[in-house]
This record gives sequence, structure tokens and C-alpha cells, in this order.
Amino acid sequence: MSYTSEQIRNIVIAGHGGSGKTTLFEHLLFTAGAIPRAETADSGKTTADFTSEEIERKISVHAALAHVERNGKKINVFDTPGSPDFIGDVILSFRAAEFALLAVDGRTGVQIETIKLWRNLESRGKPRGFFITRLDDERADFTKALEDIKAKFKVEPVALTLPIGAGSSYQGVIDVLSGRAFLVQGDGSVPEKEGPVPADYEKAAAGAREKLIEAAAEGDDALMEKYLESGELDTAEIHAGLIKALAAHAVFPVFAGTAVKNSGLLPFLDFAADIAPAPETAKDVGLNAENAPVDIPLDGQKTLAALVIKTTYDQFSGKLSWIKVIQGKLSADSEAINVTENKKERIGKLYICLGKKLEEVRELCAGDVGIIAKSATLKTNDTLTAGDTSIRFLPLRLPEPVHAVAVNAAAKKDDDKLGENLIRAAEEDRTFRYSFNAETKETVISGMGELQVNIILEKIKQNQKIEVETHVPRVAYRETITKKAGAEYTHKKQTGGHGQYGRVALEIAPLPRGENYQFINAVFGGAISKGYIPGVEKGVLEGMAAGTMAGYPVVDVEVKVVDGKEHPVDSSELAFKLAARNAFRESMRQAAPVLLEPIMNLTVFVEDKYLGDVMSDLSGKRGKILGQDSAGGIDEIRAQVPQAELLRYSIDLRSITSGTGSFNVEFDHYAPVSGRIAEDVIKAAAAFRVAETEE
Ligand SMILES: Nc1nc2c(ncn2[C@@H]2O[C@H](COP(=O)(O)OP(=O)(O)O)[C@@H](O)[C@H]2O)c(=O)[nH]1
Ligand SMILES: [Mg+2]
Repeated sequence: MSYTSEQIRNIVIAGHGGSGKTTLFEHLLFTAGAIPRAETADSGKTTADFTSEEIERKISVHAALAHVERNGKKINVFDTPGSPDFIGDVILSFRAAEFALLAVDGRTGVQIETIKLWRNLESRGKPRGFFITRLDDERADFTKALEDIKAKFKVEPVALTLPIGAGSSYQGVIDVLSGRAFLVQGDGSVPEKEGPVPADYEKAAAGAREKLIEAAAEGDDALMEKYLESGELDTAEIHAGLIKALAAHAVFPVFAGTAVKNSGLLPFLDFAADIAPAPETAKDVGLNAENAPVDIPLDGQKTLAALVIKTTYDQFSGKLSWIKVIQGKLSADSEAINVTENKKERIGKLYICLGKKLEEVRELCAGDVGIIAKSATLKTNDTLTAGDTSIRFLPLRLPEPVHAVAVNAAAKKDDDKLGENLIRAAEEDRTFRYSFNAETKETVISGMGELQVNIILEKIKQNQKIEVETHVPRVAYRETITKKAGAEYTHKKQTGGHGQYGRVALEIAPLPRGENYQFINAVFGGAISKGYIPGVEKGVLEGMAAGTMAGYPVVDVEVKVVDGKEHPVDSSELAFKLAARNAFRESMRQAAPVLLEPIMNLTVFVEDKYLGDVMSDLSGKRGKILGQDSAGGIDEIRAQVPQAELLRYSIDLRSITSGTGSFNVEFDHYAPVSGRIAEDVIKAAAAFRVAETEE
């Protein structure tokens, strides 16, 4: 069956780990008839959690995609991981979907990751709502969870369903809009069915309906007028009002349910089909020929423009490129251009999917999401067009890694294999990075947390049968100077035939932080001829790269060549390079050099009860607190902390907060470090150099 853009809806389910997303996803598929039975989250058989790492750990690690049909619409649903380690797949799903459903555990209310996700959705202007889950649990409390949403997000959520009963007496939900009840059938292993609204829920249902209609009418004068006059709106009008209000972020719908009993799912599917934003309500962004951002609206009439949102490698199908079509349509067995690579790409087979199960299709319309198998050139973030090479989608913006590990294969012969696999892992998950740090001579992998990095390493060890060693990476310190100084150096050698001669006098001065380097030739009257000046600069740059205190690169220095001397026969570029390098070293020694360390901007999210411990830990880590906010029992702390103190912060924070805390970190600036800490760094660097020369 083929669809038009108007028939497509893209929904992402996101939220804190364990809030019931994968279960909700599974039972939505079952209720909509896409799968014959629903498996439990812990069985290792769900549609979404099918990779070995997910089955083994019983958590979602990757985004999963499936589609259901409802009311003539094809609804693509993304299930996403809850752990911050796998945020990359959550964010790519946010980009691809027009509506985000945040799962909120009915027992706990809004948890930390959900707050972070909300902010991300807010910054994207993405319409969003909530599903309060696990209402069959004795500890669950729908009203309390609703209050918590209000307190933490400062919004007035509007209930689209209300639970009937609670805990063990949970019976189902009332679909507020239609006024119908949907009741759990038997043990809940079959889809819910319409039934009578219990008498003692009628009043609450009527109240909720009034609130819903008011919310629908609010953003539309004509609807409001009609509502005020007649006291009613018909279903089509309410839908139209809600569609408008969602787009304007005036309404945040809330659903109640118990996925394991297939409850509360039909009303949500109806919402997804009839009210959730259509693909054309969102526009994607790209870069024009001048690299300025431009909107790329969804438009099925134009020629093809599609974005590769994700790349996976499947044991059986090989490379799979997930595609969202933004303009035109994508056809199987066609020719296209990978604009990013400037290469032709032959599109062979096209698929849509239900978890790992691929289903072949002939084409994908604008707004739809599908998969190209075995593409020759496509990578994540690439732009695919049918010839218009002026369109380029903006690469997905992802947070900076928060956890880094230095790695090497235990056996030197396996180093290449390890490298290849790490590169592939970085291609599959763009938050995971792989690089060789020439300064510290380490291969460093980094990502969004210890769990992500460990899962990737474990998989490589198992699949490739290689041993991998890990250690805490070295910090990339810098050196700089704090006062002006100068020195001159004569390089002179008389060995048989040609001698070597060059004399260079330098003056160096501190530059503001971040300005790195400036080279000025201030030689008067040809003391050094122009032709030798590049040699002088090379020498200076070599001296800067080598440092003088601990062998770290020198930054933020102005270097002025003030004088020198050359010899008519013995001078050469090499002689001047060596003279300049030594003159730089000597100047540096006299310019009160200091060590600089990277300072990071750190944002920590913790529950109130851990605030004190986290703060005192940060002060022990030489952190400077910049600010702190608190809402609904969760605190956000902003601080600047030396990177050297944060190398194992994901582990530290986990132990301080029993695994509930979460953080972001990114480089901010370099700052001087002195005293004992600097001495230790210098000592360690010296020891490292000795070890290296002995190798
Ligand atoms: N009792 C009950 N348990 C649920 C429900 N939804 C999820 N769970 C359980 O909660 C745990 C976490 O669920 P899962 O779907 O993996 O959460 P996710 O991390 O958000 O994907 C699993 O043990 C589920 O069986 C529900 O509606 N009722
Ligand atoms: Mg999950």
C-alpha cells in the first residue's frame, strides 16, 4: 500500500529509562494489529529491543522504528532509549518525528532524563505530550503525576484520557473527547474494548471534556465564539482546534494507561492519527550555497530531497541507511545523488520496518521514513537528491561527549582491527567518537557515558575476539607565558666543508587567552634576509609544539624576531630554524611560563536530596559554581570544573546519586594551574617521556 504525505504521522516515544516506553511501543503495535502478540519487556523478544546488547541488558540501547495503521493513516513510531548514554538516537528520532510522547512513570512522576528531553524538544519547537504509564501498579497515582508535570514544566497539561480505578482495581480509561470508556478485557492480553462509563466517573469525565474543549477553542476566535454561544463544539471542530493549539504549544495532551494490559492505547492511536501534527507542519533545515541556514519545507511536489538520519549494520541485511524523505518521493530501483559526497547513488531496494523486520516497498513519499539497504555511499547526515545539489541538510547537532577512555588492543597486531571497528561504531552512533590524540599519543574514544562506551567495547571484543585495554586518558594541558621576555641564540657548527650559521634574537609576549599565536618579523636593515624568515618561523613553531615545562604545546604567545645575523656562506634555512627553536626555548624559560588546564562547563541534574553531596563533591574537584535552579524536586547545577577532575565523573556522579544523577559537559576555556597540581602534572609528563623513550 502506498501513502500520501497527508496520511503519514511520525511519533517518537521518549522518557526516563524504565518508564515503560518499550512496553508502550510493543502494545501499541499489538493493539493496532501490526504484530500478532505483545512480548514483555524483559523477555528479550520485543519488537524494539532486538539487538544482543539490548536482550542481554534488558534495556533499550538503540532507536527502533515501526509503523501502524489507524484511521487511514500510517503512523511511524520511534521507540527510544532512556539512558543518557544513548541520547544520540533519541535526538535523531526527535528530528524525524513531528510529535513527541514523553512516558512518565505513574509511580514516580517526572524523572531527570525526561526534564532534559523536554528542554531539547522545547528548543526544537516540537509539539509534545505525556503518557502516564504503569497505572496498574499500587504505587501509581495519576493525579499526582499530573501535578508533577505541572510543577516541573510549568504548563497546564490537558487530559485526553482519564484512568478508571487504580492499582489492582484499575479497569481502563475514559476517552475524554468521545466520552467513551475503554476497558481492560479479562487479563488484559487482548485489546481494550469500549464499555460503559462507570457512574461515579461521569462528573470527572464531563469536567475533563470541558477543559479539553476550552483548550481546543482557545487559539481560534471563531471556535471560541461558537463555544461561548452554544456551549458545544463538534468533534471535527475540536480536532481542528487541538491541531492548531498543538502547533502553537498551547496544549500539552496527557494520556493515562497501562500498556501491559493494552489499556489507554486506542485513544492514543486515534489522537496520533487524527490530531497529531502532520509532517508538513515541520520544516527541516539545511544550508544554502553560502552556508547560511535555510528552511527546507516538506513538499511532495518537488524533486527528491531526503536525509539519512541513521546508519546501522545488520548481520543479515548489511548496511541499513534510515531515510526521511522531505521533498518529492524516493523510489526503489532509481538513480539519485548523494550531495554530501558528490557521488551518484543507485537506490536498489527500499524498506519500511517493524523493528528488525524489513518490509519491501516501491516508494516512500515526503514525510515518510524508511530504509535503503546496502547503499554504496550513504552515511548518517548525508543529503540525497534527484539532482538538485543546492540542497544540503544540516547535520544533526548532538551534545559533546561526557566520558572518554584511552584504548589499545592488548596485542599490537589487533590495533588495526580495533580501529576499524571503532570507526564503524562511531558511524552508527554519532555521539561516539574515535580519535588519535597526537599530543598525548593515545587513541581516545569518547561518548555519552560509561555504559555506552562499555557496550561498544564489549561488542567489539566479542565479535572480533580481541582483547582491549583501557585507561583513563591523559589531559591535554597547554603551556603559556605570563610576562615579556627575550633571548638570542646562535647556531654555529664547523664540521668539515660547509658550516652552519644562524643567529636569532626573539622577544615574546603573552597574548589574550585563546589567541594562540602571532608571528612578527621586526628585523631591521636585513640582519636576517627575507628568505630565511620562514626557517625562523618553523623553528618557533617547533619550539611551541614541544613546550618547555612538561612537553605540552605552547599557546597565546606573540613572537617577534627583533635581530639576528647571517653568514654569506654557512647560513641556511635549517641553521635559522635551529637557532630560532633554541631562542624560543630560552625566551620561554625567562617569561614566567605556566601550565594551562582545560576548564569544562558542567551542568548536573540531581534530585534535591543529593544536592548537598554533589555540591561538596564539586568543590572538592576545584569546581566553581555558576548557578543553580530548582523545580519540582530536581536541581540543575551549573559549574566550571577542570577537566582533570572530571575524567571519571560519570562514575562519581552515579555513586553519589545512586545512579539517578545526570550531566552534560563541554569544553569552555584554558586556565592557569599552579602549585602542587602543576608540579604533579610536570612530574607525570617527565615520567611519561622516559617511558616512551624506553619503549
Ligand atoms: N506493571 C506494569 N509494568 C510495566 C508497565 N509498563 C512497563 N512495565 C515494566 O516496566 C519495566 C520497564 O519497562 P520498559 O518498557 O522496558 O521501559 P523503558 O525503559 O521505558 O523502555 C519492565 O519490567 C516492564 O515490564 C505497565 O503498564 N505495568
Ligand atoms: Mg526501552
